[in-house]
Amino acid sequence: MPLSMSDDKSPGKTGGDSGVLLETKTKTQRPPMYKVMLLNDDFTPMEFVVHVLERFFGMTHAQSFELMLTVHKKGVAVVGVFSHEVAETKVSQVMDFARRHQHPLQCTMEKE
Ligand code: TYC
Repeated sequence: MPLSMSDDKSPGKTGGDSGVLLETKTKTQRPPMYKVMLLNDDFTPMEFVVHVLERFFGMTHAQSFELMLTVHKKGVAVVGVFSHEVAETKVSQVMDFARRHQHPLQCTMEKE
């Protein structure tokens, strides 16, 4: 806790009694964000990918279908950007769900 106003290193406060004005920038730290990506393959059914996007990424059927087609045509697409913890959870959920259904669908994450 500051003992007096002059201990508080926030902008606009005076530095002691010297008469010199000191300003300290307060930097707000944003947490690093992670892109979650879906990779194309030749075997996972299109409807399965659409279902994954609806189920784990809260997309509408139309949004899911469009993004699935983007991955199918381009090979990869970002499906969302999340905190590290949420991104890891999404990747695990997709990978577990694909494995349980014996599809080779791959989902990865990468720092933005
Ligand atoms: N290429 C797959 C097919 O033709 C469909 C597919 C789309 C698979 C997106 C994976 O991430 C994927 N059945």
